[in-house]
Amino acid sequence: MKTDAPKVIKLSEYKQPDYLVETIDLTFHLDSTKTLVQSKMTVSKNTTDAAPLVLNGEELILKSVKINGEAFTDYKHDEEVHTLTLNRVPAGSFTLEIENEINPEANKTLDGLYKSGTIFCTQNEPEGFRRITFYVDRPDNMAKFTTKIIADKKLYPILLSNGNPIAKGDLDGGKHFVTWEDPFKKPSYLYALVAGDLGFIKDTYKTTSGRNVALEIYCDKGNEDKCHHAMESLKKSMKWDEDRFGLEYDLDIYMIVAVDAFNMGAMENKGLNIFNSAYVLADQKSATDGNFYGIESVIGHEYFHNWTGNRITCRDWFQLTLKEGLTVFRDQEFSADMNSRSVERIQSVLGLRASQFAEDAGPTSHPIKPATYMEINNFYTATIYEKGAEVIRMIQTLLGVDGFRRGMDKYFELFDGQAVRTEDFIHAMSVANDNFDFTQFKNWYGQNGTPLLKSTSKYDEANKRLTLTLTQSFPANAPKDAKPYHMPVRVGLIGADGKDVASKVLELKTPTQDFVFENISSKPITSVNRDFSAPVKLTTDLSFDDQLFLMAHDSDSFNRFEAAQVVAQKLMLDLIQDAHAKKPLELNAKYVAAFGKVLADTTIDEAFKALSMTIPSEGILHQELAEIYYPETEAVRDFVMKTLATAHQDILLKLFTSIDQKGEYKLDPKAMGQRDLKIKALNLLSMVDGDKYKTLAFDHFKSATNMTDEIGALSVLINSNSSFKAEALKSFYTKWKSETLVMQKWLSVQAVASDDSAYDNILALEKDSIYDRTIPNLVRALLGQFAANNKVQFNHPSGRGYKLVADRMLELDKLNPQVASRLASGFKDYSRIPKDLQAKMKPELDRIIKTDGLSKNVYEIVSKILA
Ligand code: 0A1
Ligand code: ZN
Repeated sequence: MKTDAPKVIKLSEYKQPDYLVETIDLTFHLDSTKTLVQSKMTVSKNTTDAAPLVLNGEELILKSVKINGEAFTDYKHDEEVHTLTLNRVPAGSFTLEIENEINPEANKTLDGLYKSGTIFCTQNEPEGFRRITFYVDRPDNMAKFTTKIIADKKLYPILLSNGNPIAKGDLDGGKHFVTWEDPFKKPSYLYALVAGDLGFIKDTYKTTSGRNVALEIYCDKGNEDKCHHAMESLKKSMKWDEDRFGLEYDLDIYMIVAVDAFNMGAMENKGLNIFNSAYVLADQKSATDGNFYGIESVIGHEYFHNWTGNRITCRDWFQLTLKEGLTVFRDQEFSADMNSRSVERIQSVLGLRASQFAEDAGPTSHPIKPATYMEINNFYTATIYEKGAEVIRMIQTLLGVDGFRRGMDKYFELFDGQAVRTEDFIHAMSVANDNFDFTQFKNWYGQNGTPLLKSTSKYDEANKRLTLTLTQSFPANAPKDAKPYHMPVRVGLIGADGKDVASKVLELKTPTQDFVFENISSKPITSVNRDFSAPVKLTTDLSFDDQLFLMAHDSDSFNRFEAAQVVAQKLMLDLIQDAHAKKPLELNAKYVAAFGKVLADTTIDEAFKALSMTIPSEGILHQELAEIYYPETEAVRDFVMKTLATAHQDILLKLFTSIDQKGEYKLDPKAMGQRDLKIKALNLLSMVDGDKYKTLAFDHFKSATNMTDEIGALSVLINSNSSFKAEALKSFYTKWKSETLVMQKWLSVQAVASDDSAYDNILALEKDSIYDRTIPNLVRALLGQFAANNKVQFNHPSGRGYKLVADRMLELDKLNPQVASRLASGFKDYSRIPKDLQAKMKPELDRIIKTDGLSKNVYEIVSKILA
């Protein structure tokens, strides 16, 4: 931690490592407070520069250094800059032995080796390994690892690391050991170790080529029954990657460990994934459909990394999207194949817009391949992940599914076992596809800001010709010298009967381009950017009635969904200005009627209907406002929901009651869609005046037999500020207080409650025995949700929301800078909030940035907000 501005790391200054570690044998003498780490490495020179050997090392107590078996003393351990510099090391290859001590229990950063409850575990991406031992801790140093773990046999009967177990045995003093060997070279960020008295479930998977792989999922004892969905998801992932990409698993054993204390979702360590327990544990009673869906997707994501990330890794951290964008794309495709493709696409675009579009328009906007960073942990972002996945998806759209597959095959053929750059991926895609020209496409990697796309059309009746004009431009925060994008724009032309008369992927390359469609017998309606083929903000010349037509007829389910969003968004933005001007609010009657038509449409499935009933979120609306009016946005959203619900009570009630949930609990897309539709209907109904539907919600809550219904109804009771709220919250707490994952949901629904009591509730909840600020999930559930998703209360005119979050950020920064820095996201609206709120927010941001010993994580984000 530092007070002066941290150093900026630049991609342009990349230099190969001067030395490479080729093999490393680690021995751990595990102890909660004094773990001894012995490391024996073979090291060799990698460049011709006359440079000392500089190893990374953080919070390590150095015990001894030996070179080629002899004590070595010509070194400098600089604990300020976290390096160990060895001077005058031998010229050729040599062995380097280092002993150091660490204190896992005191490590609350959850980076390196730490304890989650009684379990020892590790997190080494991106730079955690240097908190375990001194090392060339960068992804372009790939080495073979072996690990001997020595620990008390009673306390830690299970000892795990990467690769295959090759030896084990008992030792004196109640200890035992297990030795693991990973045959694959890997960077240190993929290294993992786990030790504990764990419960587990086992299974096997037979690969297409006939190899048997042992599958093991570990968890706290007592949770074994909650691991089955994760196991099924793992087997589906393994099969899918074989079928879709011809990729088989490459070790004899695949292990997953669930821990409660984890900074992110999960981690793809070779052969030994470590997961946030929220992405492993689930059963009908305690997990929602969203949780089940999320588990399948994250299990898939980490599994798919075995090829895209582990077999081929990143040369440096500027290349992060190489593995993350590609792997998110792969997990989205997996989810689409396992569930409903259209629902998956709509959900992922909604997610992209809510988080990535907001990020890309704000103070921390960055390209998917950034050129600089202060703290790499701040770059595990929606941009690197989600926009990165969109860029990969565009490559597939340009090349076609088969061409993309050929490119993937070529990528593995050329780069397996290497640490490479995004350019290498593009190169493989190109050579496998007749040298497809990606020169201009590469602009997607280096330019920030969401591109704007405008579509207009002209119909020439005499010549039966439709000319579509596409114009691209850049948002205000794009680079001054931004160059036009090469974007695939999927377009459909729809005839008066609702049928497609043309459908095509257009390639837009210049700022403005005309595309001519011949033989179009009558004026069609244009459906542009179908399936969200390019990640842009689209405006069109379509009228309100045209949009209603698309809502009813578009054969592209994404654009059918989108049309309703476009209509609602336009109306709501106008209403927000009305609310701000204190004018009475009135909702367009045509829209109310069209919404009713969707509710009554029996040709669409429940999941799609539930999605179509979702009106634009506050966050989406805020993105379109030059000055953000929080209370007005919320009031308009409430007004629109109440108006729609009041007008369509009968059909909503029918939707709610006609779906019978008495049968067996199922997790297929149909059953999940039905539960979602019921809750969406209930949520709208609860906005209607009077107690009738709130009573219905309370009944739904009490009779719930699964968590989707139970927490869904609880959330409805809270959002509608119903008189049953307190009783429901209390009974939920009594029932679930021993299950931390469920308590996280209970905290979240209260943290986002928009009435004035949210602030006092948060202070009280922090004192509850279920809360623990060293567990990131709990902090995120309470303070993270408050800062990010309770805009009205976070931006309370008194400034108390700002002060609370700033206080907690500073407290947490001393424990866990990664968690602290993510809480800062609530402040990112700073430049667009009204002056009186700015006057309250600014002193808090100043107070944070001036704090002595502030982490570079928080410094980087807050300094960008203030810039
Ligand atoms: N590679 C992981 C994400 C991850 C990143 C950092 C972590 O700790 C600081 C943990 C996980 C993934 O994409 O799933
Ligand atoms: Zn990932």
